Amino acid sequence: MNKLIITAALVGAEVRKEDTPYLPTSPEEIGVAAAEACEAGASIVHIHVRDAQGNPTQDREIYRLAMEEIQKRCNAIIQVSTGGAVGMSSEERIQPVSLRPEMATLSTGTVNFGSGVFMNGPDQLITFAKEMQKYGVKPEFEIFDVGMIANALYLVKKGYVTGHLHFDLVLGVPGAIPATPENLLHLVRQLPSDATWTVAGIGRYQLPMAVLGIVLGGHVRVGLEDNIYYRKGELTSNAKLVERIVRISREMDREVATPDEARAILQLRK
Ligand code: KMH
Ligand code: ZN
Repeated sequence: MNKLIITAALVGAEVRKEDTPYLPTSPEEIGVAAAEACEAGASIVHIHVRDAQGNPTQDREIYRLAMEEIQKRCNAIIQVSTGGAVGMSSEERIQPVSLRPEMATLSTGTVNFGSGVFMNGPDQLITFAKEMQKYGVKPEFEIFDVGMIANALYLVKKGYVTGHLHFDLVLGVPGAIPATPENLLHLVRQLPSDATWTVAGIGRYQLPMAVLGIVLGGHVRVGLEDNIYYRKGELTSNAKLVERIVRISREMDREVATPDEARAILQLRK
């Protein structure tokens, strides 16, 4: 089977240091967490950043610092968020793309997100996709519900996204598609046959969804953005979550991709 790409979603926008002391929030902490996750077997780090008070921000300069801290410590593919946090403007969210990271997320539809609404209107999708084209950044389509795949394929049909396609199937966000095996299979069946995909289960669904992803030939995202526990009541680090996936995958005879192998699978520039 193809090698497994593990994405470590290191920090996100919702979890706070008060929830877990393992959460990296400063650029330096994000750099250290990325190096540990990469050492453990992650080949992509998906990042958000925080301001000095620990609040989510899409500030370009803070992303620049975080990317620098990561790049001086490891060879991981850096994937910046353009989702940011619920309620942020499009202008704020798109900022890190101009830093030319290798990848950025592209959420392709509006969806309820806990008690808020994660806004991704039709014009905004096109604006974000064009910005990624302009800076040579590969989008990862973030799919929180099934209709978002059709929206992503519309962007492809219109030429706003070209080349190899990669999707992140996120299951278990309250308000979006529930994390069940049937739903994962349904999402995968909507994808073009030559696309690649990652699965991200939220909270206690992270582990079972990851195991399904390994079995089905997809790729896996774990990390504190989506889940802060190793098991019920036991807080953990990003690296420990990655290590567990590496162990399970190897037991199932599926080797784990290095960052450069992941670059080849995802057809990234470099
Ligand atoms: N924080 C969520 C509202 C992304 O990184 O692109 C959106 C999110 C998706 O985390
Ligand atoms: Zn994110």
